Formats: sequence, C-alpha cells, structure tokens
Amino acid sequence: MAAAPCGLLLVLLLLASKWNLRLHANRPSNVLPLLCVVLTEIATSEDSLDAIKTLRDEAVARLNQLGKTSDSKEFLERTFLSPAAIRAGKLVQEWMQDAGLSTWMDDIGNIHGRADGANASAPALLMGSHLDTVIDAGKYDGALGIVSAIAAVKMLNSNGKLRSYVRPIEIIAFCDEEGVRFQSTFLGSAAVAGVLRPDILSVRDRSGATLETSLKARSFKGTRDSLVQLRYSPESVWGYVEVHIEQGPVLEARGIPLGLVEAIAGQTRLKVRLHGAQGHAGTVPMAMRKDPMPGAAQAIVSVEKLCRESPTLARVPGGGGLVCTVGEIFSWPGASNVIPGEQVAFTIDLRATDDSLREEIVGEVEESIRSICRGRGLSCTIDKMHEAKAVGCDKDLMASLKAAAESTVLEVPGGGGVDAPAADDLVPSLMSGAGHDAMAMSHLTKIGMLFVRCKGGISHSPAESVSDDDVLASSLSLLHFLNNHLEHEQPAPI
Ligand code: HGY
Ligand code: MN
Ligand code: MN
Repeated sequence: MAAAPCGLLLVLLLLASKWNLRLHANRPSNVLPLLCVVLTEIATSEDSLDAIKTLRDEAVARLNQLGKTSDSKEFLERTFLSPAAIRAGKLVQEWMQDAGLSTWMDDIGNIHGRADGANASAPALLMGSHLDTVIDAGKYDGALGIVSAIAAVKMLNSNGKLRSYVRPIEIIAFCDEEGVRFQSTFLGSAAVAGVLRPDILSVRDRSGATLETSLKARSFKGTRDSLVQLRYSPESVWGYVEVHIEQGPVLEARGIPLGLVEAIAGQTRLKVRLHGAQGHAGTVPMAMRKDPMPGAAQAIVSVEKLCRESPTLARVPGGGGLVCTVGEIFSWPGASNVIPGEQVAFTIDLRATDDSLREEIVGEVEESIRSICRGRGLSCTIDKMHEAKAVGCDKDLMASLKAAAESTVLEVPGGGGVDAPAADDLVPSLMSGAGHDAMAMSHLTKIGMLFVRCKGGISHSPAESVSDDDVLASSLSLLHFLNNHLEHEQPAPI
C-alpha cells in the first residue's frame, strides 16, 4: 500500500480508538472493524475519518430537519399532500441530487431519484421508504429508510462507482404509507406496484374531500390514467430494499443494531359506523333511546375480547401474533347535550402473520358488532378500507442483506475483525407486525428489509429514537449491500 494512504489509515485508526463507536451496547466497542469497512470504501478517495463523521452527522442532521418539517407546531405531522409533505419532498429532492441522482415527483406525489449506471435498460434496484408520518409521530419512521439510502448512494458516488454501476439505482420517497388522511395505506407504493384500489380516486378524507380533488388541488392531473401510468413493469425492476426502524423491542433487548425482516404481517383496516336516533340529552327517557355511543363502547370491548380470547386463535401457534387496535373514534354531532344518534364511527386495525386466521377473526368481529347493533336497535355499516396479505421477504435478498449487515456490524473482508459470535446472533431474523411499503412493492418485485434498533422499541410517538451510530450503521449496511451486489453481478476482471 502506498505510503501516504497507509500513513493516513494509521492516523485515522489511532484517532478512531478515541471515537467511541459502540454498536453493541453490551459488547466491547467494535470501532476498528467498522472503521476499516468505511475506510476501504472511502480511503481510496483519500477521505478521512472526517468523511465518516460527516456522513453520520449529515444523515442525523437531515433526519432532524425532516423531524421539524411538520404541519403542526406542537408535534410532528406530515400527511399526504400536506404543505409540510411538499416541503419535505423538496428537501429530499435536493439531497438526492447532492448524491448524484436525477430527480422528479410523480403524479401521486412520490419523490424519485435515479442513476442509470452503466446500463440504463437493465432492471433497476429500487430502495426507499415513506416520507409521510402519523400524527404526533417520531422522526425516524420512514425517514430513516430514505435518508440512509441517499447516504449510501452518495458514498457510492463519491467512490466513483455510481455512474458505472451494473444497473440503475432508484430511491423512492413514497408519499403515503401510513394512510392517515384517506385510511387506505400505501398510496404511493401501491401506485408504483400497480395495485391501487380501482375506486381510489373517490375515497374521501375526514373533510369529505376525495383523493381526486385533493390531487387536482395540488396541480396533479388526478385522473385514473395518470395513476395507472405510474406502474413500473416487473421486468424493469430487479428488486426493492427498505431499511426501517424495528418499531419493536427485540433488537435493543439483544444489544444488536440491525435485524433482518423475514416476513410482514397481513393487515385489515375497517371503518365501523353505528347509527341511532339523535335527541336531546335531557328529555329522551333512557328506555326510549337508540344511542350509538354505548353501542360503540360495547362493540369495541367485544372486539378486544375476541382478539384476546377467540377459540379460533388456538388454530395457529401463538395465535398468529394477532393484534387489534381501535385507534380512532368519531361522533356526530359531538356535543355534550346531544344524543349522538346520527353516527358514531370507529376504526379497527387487525393484523396477523396467518392470513386465514386474520380473515376468520375479522368475520367474528363483524358478526359480533352486528349482533350488538341488532340488540340495541341500531343500524351499522362496516367498510373494509384496506387489506394486505402477509408477505415473505426474498430468501436470496435476505442473504445479501444479512451479509451486508454483518460486515457493517462486525467484520470486514481482510479487516481483521474480532471473533464473531454465532453468525445468526449477529443479525437476527424478525417478523414485522408493522406494515411497510415493501408490502405493496412485493406485488411488483422481490423485497428485502433491514430493521434498525430503536430505543425502547417505541414508534408512532415523539419518543421514537435511534442512536447516531445506528443511523450510520443503517447507511453503511446499504453501502455494503450495493458494493457486494456490484461484485456479485460484475465479477472482478480476470
Ligand atoms: O401501521 C403501520 O403498520 C405502519 O406504520 N404504517
Ligand atoms: Mn408508521
Ligand atoms: Mn413506517
């Protein structure tokens, strides 16, 4: 090795021993192997430890900036096509361009960044996650997958490998995964995968605005054709990779920064509306009321009881991990001295790893709600707002992501890593109870996902937190994946 880089490397490694990069909370710091992997990637461009710190600090700063790009001053809220969503899209486009990508916004609001590489017509490697958030959100859910993909591509570009990459690389910041506004989740990724609901343009938000009018209000065409043409052809895509926070406690409990997603639970979202007789709170005798509020209360408790105790659950080991949540309740006219006869509505979010079990429990839940309404003289409607089957991740893609995550976390080829504990302890495989854009993308192409440790497993909350070093690890795992893929697809010249 030439004297200069070698000397540089020595200086950096000495400096690095001071920079405590702890990836394993309960294991001695593995700073040297990690530094080696980064140095092998960037030392060739005569870069320094500063480059690594810049990479990490830039990604953290961008996550903080997105965390402040909100429609509310009190908490983080960035829902489909909101003013904050438009601002966030512009920021992401700048960062994608900074990484060497050509960018555009499509006709439903997804932000794309693409580099054609050596062969523009080769099937593209897609990466990304969602840019929208829930209400009172954390700043890593979705955003981490976008920021770390951009950071990895930026490193690839700074190593001069992006322009000659074996295939196009495209990062997509999806416009609506949470489905907060229209209740139908995956709007952005379902458009790219070509699996949008046929009636999607007529779905209404709380204000009664349809998706069509909302798109046109943002100067999008808002026509069926404009959405249909967003679909990518399967042959134009090699695969889809998404990095996302775990939104659960497993990785933290095991002191491990990265995990591999094996499968994503299926989900059903229902909207239940109960109708009774509106009236004066002070004059209608109790025996003469048709009050949907206690009806809804009884129905909600019965839903929870079924999801905890239904005998059907015994059909699948562990009850298929079935979970159920009533997250929203709404009453009209919503005045304390009015019997809310017009309507009481609530949502049901029901998930399980076993699709037939989920469908059977949904049937039991619907029957229970209907029988409670019959007993109370109420009418009810139950609308299925969204349904997604459980999806498995591609085994080969999982193996590549596992290798990339392992080399990020501990060992580098020739880097003199420490004795690795049992390999499957290093980057464990997990089930995802949370939904992700990868579910929609699985209709288009093979999918792979990496999970990143988050503090206390907390998510969908301002307490959501990822350490700076784990942000770095998520970017580097994607860089490793890209480099490994390049070597695998484009063997070194003999
Ligand atoms: O609800 C979910 O599982 C995801 O956060 N959209
Ligand atoms: Mn979420
Ligand atoms: Mn998410």
